[in-house]
Amino acid sequence: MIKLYGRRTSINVQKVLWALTELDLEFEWFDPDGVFGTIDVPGYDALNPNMRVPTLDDDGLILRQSNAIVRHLCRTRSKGDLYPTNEPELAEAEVWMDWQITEVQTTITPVFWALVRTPPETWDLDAIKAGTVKLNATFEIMEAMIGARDYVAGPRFTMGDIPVGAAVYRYMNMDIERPSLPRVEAYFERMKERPAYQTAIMIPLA
Ligand SMILES: N[C@@H](CCC(=O)N[C@@H](CS)C(=O)NCC(=O)O)C(=O)O
Repeated sequence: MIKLYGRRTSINVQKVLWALTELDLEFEWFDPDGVFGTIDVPGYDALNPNMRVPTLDDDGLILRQSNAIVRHLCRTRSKGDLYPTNEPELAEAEVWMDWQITEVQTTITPVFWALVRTPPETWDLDAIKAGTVKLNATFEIMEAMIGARDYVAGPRFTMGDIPVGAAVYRYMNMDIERPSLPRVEAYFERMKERPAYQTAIMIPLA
């Protein structure tokens, strides 16, 4: 039996939840309603010495790092489909996954924390504004790079869309001024049609 550890409000847990749901896999979920900085699982530090979420236990194989977990699930359950086996589709999916965990995570986290995880009475508006400029620049890169594709790796949905789609939801739901991004917006609309996205990703940010 697969076991998933971590709260549903974590974007990194959400990616794994989305993959599990997309793949229609059964799993046991530990501490889905936890709050940031805590996990109500005795001995969790042995499972994940980083004390971060998510952790996945796939029948005794203990995995950390959300994107690696998404890759593992797609590779072992959906090779040739969600896990592409041809180049350049596989390479493109990998590139976009790494782009999300490095470039997007770096620019979205400061704004998310300053805005969503901070009470409005203590908002630092200058910091939010400065962070938003950098964040918007990141998604302007997505706008340019995705080109005419419907999905990040090409014309069909792959594992590469899971981290990126999760990040796009956060970006589109933060109360910030965004530039016009027609391709990213069309991509977001495409994601919203997926039942697994609705279940795993489309929940209130706070
Ligand atoms: N690179 C890790 C990052 C994991 C991470 O930073 N998780 C955050 C939540 S998104 C966390 O565990 N924060 C502390 C907590 O929630 O207790 C991954 O992709 O899984």
